[in-house]
Amino acid sequence: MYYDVHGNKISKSQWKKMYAAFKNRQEIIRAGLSRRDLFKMGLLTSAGYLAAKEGLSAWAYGDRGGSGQCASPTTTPFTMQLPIMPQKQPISVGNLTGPAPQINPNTAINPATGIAFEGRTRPHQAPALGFPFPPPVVYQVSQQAGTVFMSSQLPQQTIWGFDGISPGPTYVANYGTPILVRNINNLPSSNGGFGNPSVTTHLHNGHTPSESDGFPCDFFAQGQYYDHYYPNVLAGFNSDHKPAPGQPITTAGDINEAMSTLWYHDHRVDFTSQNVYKGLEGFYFLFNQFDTGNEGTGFHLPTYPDFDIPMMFADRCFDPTTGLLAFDLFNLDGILGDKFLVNGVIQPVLHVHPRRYRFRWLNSGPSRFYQFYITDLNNTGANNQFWQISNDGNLLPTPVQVPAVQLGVAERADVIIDFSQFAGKTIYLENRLEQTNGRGPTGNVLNAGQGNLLLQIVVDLPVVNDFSVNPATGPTFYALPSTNVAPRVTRNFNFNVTRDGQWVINDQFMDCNTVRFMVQQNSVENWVLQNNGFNFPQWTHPIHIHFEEHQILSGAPGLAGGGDRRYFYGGNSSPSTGVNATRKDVVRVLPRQSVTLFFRFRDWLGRYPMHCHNVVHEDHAMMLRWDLATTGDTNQNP
Ligand SMILES: [Cu+2]
Repeated sequence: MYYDVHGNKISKSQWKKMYAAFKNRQEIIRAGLSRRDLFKMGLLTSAGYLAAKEGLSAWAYGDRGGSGQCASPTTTPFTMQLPIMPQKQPISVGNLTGPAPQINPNTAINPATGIAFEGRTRPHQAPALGFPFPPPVVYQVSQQAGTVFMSSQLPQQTIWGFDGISPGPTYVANYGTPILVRNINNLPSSNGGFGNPSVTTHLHNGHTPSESDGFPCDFFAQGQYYDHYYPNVLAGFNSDHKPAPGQPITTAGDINEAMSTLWYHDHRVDFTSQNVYKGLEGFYFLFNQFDTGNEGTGFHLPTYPDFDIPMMFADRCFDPTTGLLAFDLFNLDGILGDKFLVNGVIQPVLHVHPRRYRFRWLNSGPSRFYQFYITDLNNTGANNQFWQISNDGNLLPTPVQVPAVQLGVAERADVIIDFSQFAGKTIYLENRLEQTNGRGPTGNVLNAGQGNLLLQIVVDLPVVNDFSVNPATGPTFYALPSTNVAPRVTRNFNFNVTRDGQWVINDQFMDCNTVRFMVQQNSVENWVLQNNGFNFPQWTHPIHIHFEEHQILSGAPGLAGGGDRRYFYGGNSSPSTGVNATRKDVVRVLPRQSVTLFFRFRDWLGRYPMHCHNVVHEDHAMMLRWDLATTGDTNQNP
């Protein structure tokens, strides 16, 4: 029996035709062509779809809407344990591979490669402001191929990962302790089907100097290294309204801008979707005197790592005959997988004690939106509430009780779930948000048990002590910085698609060398993000702005299609309640809606991007470069 991607029965000949198209598309991706190359070659139509050449069209393998995705082999869920990524361990600076780190880029020619030792192009900014060099803690990580099993029923997969694993190792950093991470590009020349062995590592949500941010055009080649300096400093430390004057520069920022859950991923311009899909991603935690990682101190959040568990969600496609990970470059809308991974494994199992846990949820994409619920298949009518304590990298002012959590690509939420109420039971983490193509969710929320069961949670470990705070007691975390400040400039951005099917911001493509606008250091700006696409207005774009976070002043997003907005964004009219009263680095811009964001720009100078984090949109080419400078412009429509 043969089925198409929607589960409809089809003939064997139709299936063969679909599969031939799939294989031919894979060959083109293997050749390393970007979607921009395909336009030039005439392989994409004016509508953005793959040209209807025999054996190549999107229609043949999917449906007419270009959402043809994949038909992965069957796998039996809940047979593998949830992997927990190892914690990255520091090394002594003398043990780094290659030359000693230096403030200016090491552009000396490496005789072994014939190119510069280091890919960096700009000096580290931090030492000039008084940060130590080299910093007290040093890491080395290698981007390299590795082999993994994503399911016991699929063959061994070759991935690209940091230290050869995916997700990569978890960095555990502390505010006030700067670190240096040497990234070494040890990727192979052969990409095994997709991926570009040219990389740049972005620390997502980091308050990072531009030269260490992983700017998409700061990519470096095989055989090179790139030293990233992460100051782990609170925002505002170098501003003209320094919150803690007189303190050392490493601790002088605003405690209310302390962050907790960050992640890192490849950001190579035009190739981010392939390289992240191939595995180049991992977590980065920040602790301080309040969020300590120890439930006996500070805010008393569950202890890391015993009761504080990172979970990276990803959907993927596998070749229906070989069972190997497959990437499809040719979806205009975005890529939806039919297999759901948590920490690199398809539908794993987690055993827990009957007590409170902190889970750190991250939607790593490439394109899907999630709405997570706790489901008991023996009691699907139950409304199993839990506590959301953060939004993106920021703890909320106080925990918010929720029935579910929504995440667009790159969004994060830390939650507290008390498993004592489920003692002895087997429950599931379930995505109940309906989505049928990469454009965005339909807005329909499926019934309990009808969605995607992502993780099985078995509450069968013994009773243990729980010294963590009960969120129901209303603990307070950080306050929100005031937004009652007149902006120096209000800028407007429209996220749209061109008539030839590429993605644009204010009708322009990403260009590494075009500075679209200059933000003035120590100024407040409002940005209005609009989604008024004339061709395909049904898209939802998860928009990410690097470096400084925002607060939503108005137009807070709910669900596309009029789903249940009550718990997630405080309703249609009130953006500043519930889990939406927060600081964020990704905002979902819904079809035909706009949001107004508050920013305060400080501390470092240099280039940063804004882009859609549906990584397919990002690569082609819904991104722009803006620069932070001592003198800014007032371009309202850059
Ligand atoms: Cu988008």
